[in-house]
Amino acid sequence: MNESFTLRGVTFQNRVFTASGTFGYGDETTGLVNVNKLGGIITKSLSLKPRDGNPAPRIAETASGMLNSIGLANIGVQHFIDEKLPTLRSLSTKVIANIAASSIDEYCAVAEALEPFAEIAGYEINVSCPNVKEGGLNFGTDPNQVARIARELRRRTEKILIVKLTPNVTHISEFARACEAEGMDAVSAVNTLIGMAVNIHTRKPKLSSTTGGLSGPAIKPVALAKVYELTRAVKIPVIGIGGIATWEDAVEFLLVGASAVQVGTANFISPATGVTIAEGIRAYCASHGFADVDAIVGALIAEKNRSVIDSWL
Ligand code: RRO
Repeated sequence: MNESFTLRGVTFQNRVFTASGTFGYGDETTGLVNVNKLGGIITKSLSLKPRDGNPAPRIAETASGMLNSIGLANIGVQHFIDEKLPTLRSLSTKVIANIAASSIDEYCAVAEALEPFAEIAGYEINVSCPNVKEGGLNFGTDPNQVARIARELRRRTEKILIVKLTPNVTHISEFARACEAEGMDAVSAVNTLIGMAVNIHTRKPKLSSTTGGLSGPAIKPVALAKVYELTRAVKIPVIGIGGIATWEDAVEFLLVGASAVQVGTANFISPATGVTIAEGIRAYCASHGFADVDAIVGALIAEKNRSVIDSWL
């Protein structure tokens, strides 16, 4: 069974990645799960300087999901290089560094700091954090800004560049087209949906930042429709994310055309979810007589009554 997937000459052993922000920096779960069975690990977003993030409470449980307003808390790129990279060096799975910033210069500076390290296979550019005022969605909801960030990064690195898109826009395909035009290797979709929850007894929002990012099974149908739109709009690979908790969920994303998937919120239930999902995809392909997982990518049987999304493209 061939499960591998290649991006810009880098081959990932399978198509299941852990999503940014749900698997630390890749070094915390090494005793809990055999991370070498994953296609890859995507780190928590790294900014140039360390950040404390938003005040608590910054997590709230919702029906079939959760809200977060972490606010880009992270150790900063230099601390990551000094303290985390040595552990990651010993892993055979590939590591993608997720980068977040509040200016184009900062995106470039974080990437440049990581450039010398061969253990970083590439970068996932976060233009879609819903929880910081500067950067994040200010970039990710403007296709011209996304194009500028992509252009500047492409000039600075030959490594893999993936742009992580927000679902908090009307036509996500516009953003993917901008990424494709600027030489991005893939897009990943979706980051969290802006959401809110209220404590009716205190009459206050459940999150200190009022709104946060909704993730988990609650968002899977929305994510799947966004991925469907993207795979019809661009030729570059689309990596599907959003509420994937089982191998069946992952197969749905592959069928609508995702070349790979990321597992996020489900890691908080079990950090081994990604490994279990990779095994399930393999067993599904074997039981249907497919020798390569690629055979199910985009293998959705189209309906005659096309989706409203098709009329946008
Ligand atoms: O740190 C966060 O609050 C956060 C980030 Br950077 C992101 O990209 N998505 C999200 O839901 N939360």
